[in-house]
Amino acid sequence: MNYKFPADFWWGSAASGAQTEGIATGDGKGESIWDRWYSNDPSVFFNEVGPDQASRVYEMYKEDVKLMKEIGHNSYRTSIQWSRLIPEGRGKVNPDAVAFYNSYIDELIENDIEPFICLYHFDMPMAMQEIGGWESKEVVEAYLEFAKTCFELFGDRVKKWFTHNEPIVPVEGGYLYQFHYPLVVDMKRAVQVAYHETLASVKTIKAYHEAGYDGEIGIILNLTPSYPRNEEDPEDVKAAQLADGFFNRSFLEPAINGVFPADIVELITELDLLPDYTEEELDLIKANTIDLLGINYYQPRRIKKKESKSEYDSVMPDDYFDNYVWPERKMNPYRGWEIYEKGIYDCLINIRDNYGNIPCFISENGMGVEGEEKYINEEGRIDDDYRIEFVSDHLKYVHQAIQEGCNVKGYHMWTCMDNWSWTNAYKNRYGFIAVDLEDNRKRTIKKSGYWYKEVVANNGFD
Ligand code: BGP
Repeated sequence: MNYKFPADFWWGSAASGAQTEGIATGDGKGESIWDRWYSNDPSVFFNEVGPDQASRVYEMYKEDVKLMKEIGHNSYRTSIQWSRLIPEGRGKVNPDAVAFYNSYIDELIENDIEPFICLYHFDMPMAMQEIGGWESKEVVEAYLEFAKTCFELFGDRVKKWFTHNEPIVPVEGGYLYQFHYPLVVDMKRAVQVAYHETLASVKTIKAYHEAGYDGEIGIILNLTPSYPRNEEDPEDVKAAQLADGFFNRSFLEPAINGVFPADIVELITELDLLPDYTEEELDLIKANTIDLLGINYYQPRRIKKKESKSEYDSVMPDDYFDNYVWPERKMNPYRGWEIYEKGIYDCLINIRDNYGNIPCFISENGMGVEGEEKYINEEGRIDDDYRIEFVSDHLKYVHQAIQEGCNVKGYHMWTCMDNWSWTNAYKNRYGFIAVDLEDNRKRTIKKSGYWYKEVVANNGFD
């Protein structure tokens, strides 16, 4: 076998609570920012399907776990929706949510699928957003209480926890580029939010470790390796380093090394954008680093020095670099994302060389495709050869990184069942398993699901 993976490799897929569960307002669940967004204007969502329905995993999880097992999963990531467990963000715990997550977790474990649980996947309870969301220290404390509640309820069985999924996204979406609440453009507030997300993560890691649970806790970051247009041009190189600093190192360095990146701190100090912080908090950040890193990899950044005028009036990261189109780039036209398989290898080598080779795994990687119905064969199955090619091409680079000493523990594709997406709803399908919106969310395994099953059975492929 050409590509054989280490024993005990984590093979699975990833999803999130808000994108899969449905029943957004039933069974005692509180409102999240996404429920509000959808109820304000359902027409912005493709097919007008919102988080209130999604893939109805809340009702269908037993069937789903069987299908996961059928396609070989030994692990699966989802998130606990904060607004389901604690509807107002703090205070009363929802007993229906406790029953649901208990049963879901048990079902996974009984089927030999290890649950990986993320505590925050973009889904702020609306009541917490109304008091400032991640801008507020009160919300940091409320999140910590939510996290501790999860550990107390499920920590006997869940051994892999993650404080955030892609913490840069609420910063970009909410405070820079306006695709999440609160839809503002304000770099100072963006910096405060990023700082508070790290603070919340660190306090949670401390609480988990101090309580002595038998498990690991980490964070999931979307890493976008930043390649300069011209490696010989110091201005292109500097611009790429800054883009890397803003979007990758701002979370990577505190999570793993306990400090914020010096070049970014220097820049935001010059710009008078430093957040409110205390020395005690910085000590906490130093002392409470992660056990395990999840890497979401979809695409790189291609960067050149700033040549255009920024479209924003306020200070923005974009003042320091321009994106450029690499002439050789290969695209996923449906999502508008570059496909660059070697980027996954570059992320892993970076962790090996610059971050102490901390244990890590690929926590998301996948290909969203519109109109997959056109690939349905006579037996009613979607023949998604493009997805098999996408995943295997990335896995080859993961394999190479492992051969070269990277401490990679697993691979989770995004996603298992086709699921609801924040701004694309069900337009682009990512799953190993199709979900039919017209036929009671009927699940059908795609060709890639059967292919994955073989890969897992052989712990590799040719
Ligand atoms: C990641 C998110 C996921 C998921 C995925 C695909 O950034 O963690 O929640 O949505 O991207 O992106 P999209 O659904 O926007 O196409």
